[in-house]
Amino acid sequence: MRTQVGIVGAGPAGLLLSHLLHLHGISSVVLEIRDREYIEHRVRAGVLEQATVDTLREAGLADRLDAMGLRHEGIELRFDGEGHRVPMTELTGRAITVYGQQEIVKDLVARRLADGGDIRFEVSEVRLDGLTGSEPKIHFRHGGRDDELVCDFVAGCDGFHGVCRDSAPDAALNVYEREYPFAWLGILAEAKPAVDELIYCLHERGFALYSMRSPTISRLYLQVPVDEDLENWPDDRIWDELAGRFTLTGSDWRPTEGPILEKGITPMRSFVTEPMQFARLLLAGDAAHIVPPTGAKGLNLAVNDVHLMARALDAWFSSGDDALLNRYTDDALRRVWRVQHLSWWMTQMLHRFPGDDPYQHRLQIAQLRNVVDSRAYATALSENYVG
Ligand code: RFL
Ligand code: PHB
Repeated sequence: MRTQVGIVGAGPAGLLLSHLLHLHGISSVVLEIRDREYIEHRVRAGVLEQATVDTLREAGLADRLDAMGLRHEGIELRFDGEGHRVPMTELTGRAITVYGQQEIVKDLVARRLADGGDIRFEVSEVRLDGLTGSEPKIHFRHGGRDDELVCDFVAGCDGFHGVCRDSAPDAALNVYEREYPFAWLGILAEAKPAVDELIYCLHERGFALYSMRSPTISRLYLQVPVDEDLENWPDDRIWDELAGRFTLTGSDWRPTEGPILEKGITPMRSFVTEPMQFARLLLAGDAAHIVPPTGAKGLNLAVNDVHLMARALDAWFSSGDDALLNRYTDDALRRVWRVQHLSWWMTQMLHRFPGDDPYQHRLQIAQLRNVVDSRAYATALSENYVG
């Protein structure tokens, strides 16, 4: 088999890249280890920056997003039993859209298949070869037999646990990394959200986040210890803990409860690979970098990466111009590090760290108060959050 760009991974990065390349007349094949059902139902991100929505719209992918996405013009920061709205659109002129990552994946798969795109689900034993030559190969198994994809470039879009990043020699890539000593327990519940906008909450017992997917589905998160076991969290305990952390002084307000459809624990980590390319291998999305979900940025970064990568590959294939390709890492990393900082900053401001004393908690409250009281701080947060 031969194609121009061999794409490993059918997450948002790989699928969107395949579609953008198709719009430029460049062929690609997408190899995915999971089946279609699995990737279309994996519950993950939900907050899209304005630029992400713009990219999807320009690429003709926003019909369902425009019909079902929820436009939000602010967020609430809740601490010390009080809520404070940050009016992001008033401060920046831009907004975020709440639309589930799995819906984007469904839209992308449907569109690629309708356009005759080639996505191979349930491949295994993916291995890259010949990256320093002009015809790199991807070896894999599919449908019970060994196969090989010969291409001009390999796009490593296979997420944090993929194989592409490790196919470059160790000496070629530098890694910057931080692990946080806590995790998020996330639930998806059939419950009408009790709020119109997201709430990021700091409580003495830890962080909590109120989000949503639709007018009838809520998405909520709780900070839990890093090695926490889901078995310790029966549904009643989750709702009690959420109600306790979201407490508003002098009010009996609490999240609306409903059947829990999905539950999971996500570790919190920051990770950056530099450069994001090696010879004929280009990395994008979680394969190249991870942020803790506090800034809601991972999916948005993946979209930014493939937008830059598609443009660079188009210049190379159409005129042999490699200037954008050579600059891909520098162009992508500028945004990656801005987002690394925002995600770290929000994480340290909104979580309890093991060993924190009451003094540390008061410092966090002082920092939050500064953000909500100062138009300059609120604008800086908003600019970064809406992207
Ligand atoms: P993905 O989505 O992980 O896709 C990688 C794909 O590659 C496949 N794969 C392989 N395929 C072939 N061969 C192999 N050897 C392979 N190894 C893996 C995988 O099966 C998968 O299909 O990476 P991608 O495309 O880079 O997209 C990144 C985003 O998924 C991620 O950054 C976000 O979900 C992060 N994130 C959030 N991002 C936001 O922008 N806004 C949010 O609100 C937000 N909330 C979140 C999040 C991530 C979370 N979790 C669970 C990590 C909330 C949570 C809880
Ligand atoms: C979500 O809706 O899943 C979500 C929202 C905001 C975040 C992270 C996740 O910061």
